[in-house]
Amino acid sequence: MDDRIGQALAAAIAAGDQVRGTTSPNPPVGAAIISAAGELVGVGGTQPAGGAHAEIMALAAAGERTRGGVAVVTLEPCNHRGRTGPCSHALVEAGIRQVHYVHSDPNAQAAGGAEYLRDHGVEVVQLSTTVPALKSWLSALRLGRPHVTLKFAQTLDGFTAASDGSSQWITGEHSRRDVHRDRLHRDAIIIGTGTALADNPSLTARLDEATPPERQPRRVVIGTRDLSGYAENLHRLGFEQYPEISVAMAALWDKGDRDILVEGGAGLASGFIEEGVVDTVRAYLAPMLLGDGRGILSRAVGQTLVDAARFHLDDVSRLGEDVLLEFSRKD
Ligand code: AOF
Ligand code: ZN
Repeated sequence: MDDRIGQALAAAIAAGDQVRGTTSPNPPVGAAIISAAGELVGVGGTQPAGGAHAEIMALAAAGERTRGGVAVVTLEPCNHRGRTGPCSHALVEAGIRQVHYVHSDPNAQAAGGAEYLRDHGVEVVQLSTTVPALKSWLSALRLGRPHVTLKFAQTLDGFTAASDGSSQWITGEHSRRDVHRDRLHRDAIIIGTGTALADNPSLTARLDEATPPERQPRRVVIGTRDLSGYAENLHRLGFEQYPEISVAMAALWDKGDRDILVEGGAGLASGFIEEGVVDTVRAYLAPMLLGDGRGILSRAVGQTLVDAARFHLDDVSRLGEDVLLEFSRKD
């Protein structure tokens, strides 16, 4: 890949990362424009649903300098008139002569942008890489349900809490900050009624203690236990309760959620594993041994190793003294 395309791609990916968590049911796309003179002249990300797509933002930022230019986009430009006009047409009208994009658009209604561009004399190149910010949305569209990430923190020997239930701060400060950053990117955060009653959590995404960001993910509790009079933090901040996982998944999909995070406890995590809908696992590993305590799951998911839920390792990162492991489901 030519250096300038590589730089524009990095800018487009960063713009998509920036709008993660604000675009559902639309994907967090990023776009960048290189002028005919070879300069990076416009970068943009998808606006909240109903607003401008990434290409439109990047074209607007580039102004007059789009003629004879190159567009680099993380998703194939749309070809439909939905709540906004087709980006494929806008690119042609702006005089773009070459478009590089990464992922094809799996949404049948919007697809066809690459073909339209080619038919209008634009050179179209599909780049062979992947865009992490689009992973959940692409998977959600393929499966027709929200993408599910199961998150937990555990000791080296696999416990989430001591036998007495004390679970606060197994992981260090870096991990905790990472959890808050991660929550900001999600459409909904989910816990079970047991955790709601036991921990009275607020489930806010905080980047620093004083100022929670304005946009917060939806707070969801799954289970049938009565929370009236309990879980005071959740009442204060507002939450939705659903009796079971399948009901919650369907309702959240209808509300436009595409990327949801399951935070516990063990009973709910077991339910999601049994339903076979955990697409990504984020496991925070703390440098600590407990010898005994509560596990990640509350019950066996099978009788033998053959029945185990299995995953691929995607990523390993160091967070202070902790390690974050990311896995995806093995189909
Ligand atoms: C793009 N660029 O930045 C995004 C795209 O309801 P609408 O009109 O906003 O269309 C939403 C669909 O457009 C969405 O499902 C997906 O297929 C595509 N998203 N396309 O060219 C963008 N966010
Ligand atoms: Zn579009």
